[in-house]
Amino acid sequence: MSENQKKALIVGVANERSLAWAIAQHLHQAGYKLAFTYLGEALERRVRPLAESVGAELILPCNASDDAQLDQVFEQVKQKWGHLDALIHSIAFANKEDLDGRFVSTSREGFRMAMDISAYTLVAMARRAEPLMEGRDGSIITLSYYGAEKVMPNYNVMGVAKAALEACVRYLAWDMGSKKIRVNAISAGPVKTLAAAGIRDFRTMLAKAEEKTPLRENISAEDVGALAAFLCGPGGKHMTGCTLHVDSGAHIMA
Ligand code: 0WE
Repeated sequence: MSENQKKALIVGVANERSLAWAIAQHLHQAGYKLAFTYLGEALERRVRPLAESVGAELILPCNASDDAQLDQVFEQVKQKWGHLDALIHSIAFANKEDLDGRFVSTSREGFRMAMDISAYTLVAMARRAEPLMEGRDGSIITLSYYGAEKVMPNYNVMGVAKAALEACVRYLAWDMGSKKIRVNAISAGPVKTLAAAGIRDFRTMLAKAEEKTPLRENISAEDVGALAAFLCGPGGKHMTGCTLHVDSGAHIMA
């Protein structure tokens, strides 16, 4: 019974607008048991009620840049469930001053931090998830953005980190493929989440983005949730190493 019940660990819910929250809701609807992590007490107050509303079985603190905390999270997942079917990685960070002005100004420490939190944490989590996913056709999903592929003004060091993240997805897909674990990235169009709050002129950017897409409308967190559930299900069985664009077609435009 419990062995057959699918289990997902969701990392990166900040509030009800989070892409990770939309994914969690879709996986909950698909019958998954869920575990959530949160970063710090301020976010715990946001995450806990959301997690409880979908019957979360684990709600754990986790600063993903701390290996000991990652060890704790995966140890608790192992104790509680003994296995894992899906891992959702939806975290990123760059210094605010590095998301404005010139990329060439990025400091060594700013570069290191963006790469560590936005790219390396996927590798760190995948390694810990691997033994829990063996023999279960596991699915690992991360979130990316088009700034990984083309220059988007002000995205700067995050674009470089997302490019590294997408390369990590491919190398992890190779490493983990022999264990039937799939690793994919969803490259989402812009959505007004907490990660976008404080980005200068984000509203203007959203309005402009809308006009430029083939579908003439911006995406919602819901769209990301639906694709993630697809990737975790039978439709995603032979998809790995991909970066899938959920962007109303924006990425095809010159
Ligand atoms: O990946 C992102 C943003 C991730 C992010 C957001 C912040 C804001 C607060 C990473 N680090 C921080 N650090 C903070 O201090 N997006 C896809 C959203 C985003 O961010 C932009 C964008 C878009 C779109 C930054 C500049 C230009 C466009």
